[in-house]
Amino acid sequence: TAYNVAVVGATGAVGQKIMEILEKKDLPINELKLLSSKRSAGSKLTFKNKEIIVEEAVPESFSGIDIALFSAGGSVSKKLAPEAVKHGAVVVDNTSAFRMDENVPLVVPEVNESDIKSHNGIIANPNCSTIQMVAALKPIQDAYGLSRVIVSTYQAVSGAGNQASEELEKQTEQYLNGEEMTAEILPVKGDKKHTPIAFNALPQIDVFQDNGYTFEEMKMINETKKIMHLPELPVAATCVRLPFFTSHAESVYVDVEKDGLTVKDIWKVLEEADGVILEDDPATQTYPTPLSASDKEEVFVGRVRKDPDLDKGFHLWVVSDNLVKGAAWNTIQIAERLIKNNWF
Ligand code: 11C
Repeated sequence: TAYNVAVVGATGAVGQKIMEILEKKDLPINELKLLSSKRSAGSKLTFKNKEIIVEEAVPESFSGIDIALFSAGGSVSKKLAPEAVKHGAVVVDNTSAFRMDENVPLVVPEVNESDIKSHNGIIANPNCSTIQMVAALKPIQDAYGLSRVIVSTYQAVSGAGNQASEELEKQTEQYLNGEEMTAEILPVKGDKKHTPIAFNALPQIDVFQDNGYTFEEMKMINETKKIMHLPELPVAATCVRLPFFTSHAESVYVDVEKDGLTVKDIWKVLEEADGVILEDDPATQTYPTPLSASDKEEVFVGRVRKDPDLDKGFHLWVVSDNLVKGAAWNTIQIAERLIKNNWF
């Protein structure tokens, strides 16, 4: 069997990555339909040497579609994902629109593949910084139990879309030319105030919530508990944007439940984990970086250390491509598992 697949948001940063990965994978696609907002409709994209014209996404676009991959922002998903389901498609949604909805599974295949089964037409793809963290936490939880997680992130500008990447380029030129930097997008498009990202670090990703955390921080907190089926796990996050283009890095502190573990015990379970690559050797200065992890599908872990004072505390450095595993690849993996297990 081959499937009719629609990509909604085909011209965006994640949509383009989805197309790039679909080219390389052997998902059984019969017809690929590319959809976008009215603004980008009419543009032409190539898939497997064939030109496809991007069409405006409307409810009728989903007639005959089996799988719809949504990545055009939360408001588009809220409006059109239910329409796609009505037309018989299964939606894999890459926005935050439905992630915390209890009728919608939130899936990282290496962590909770079987949750896909319980879908009612929509399966949510988690936030990029959450995906890479839970991929590293899952093997530790399974082997030793987790009792606390504290994360600080170092996130790439591409997480905020193509316009944010363009803004970093422009500001870098302005700074090097001795001009004043102009900021219109970051930290958050549409927020009251904008601050340059070039040569800077911004401790705000997404908008502030009433509790003083940002929405990105709350996504990491709430999504981690849901994906790992650990509603009581204490998780705290500080999310920071840095001036590089691709891959998020995270300093993750965990408290494990088991006593007396060593770094080697943590290495062992990470080495065996699905989708995780351990790159950790202080003697040879081996550790992952945003540049080394870019364009790769896996989650890379290094700098595993036991806390100097706490027997159950460990520190990890977790890096992954935010547009690949953090978005497009995880979305495609969900579609692959849906097909493989026939969980339509
Ligand atoms: C960022 N993590 O780096 C965000 C982007 O909820 O899918 C992902 C937004 C989302 O800005």
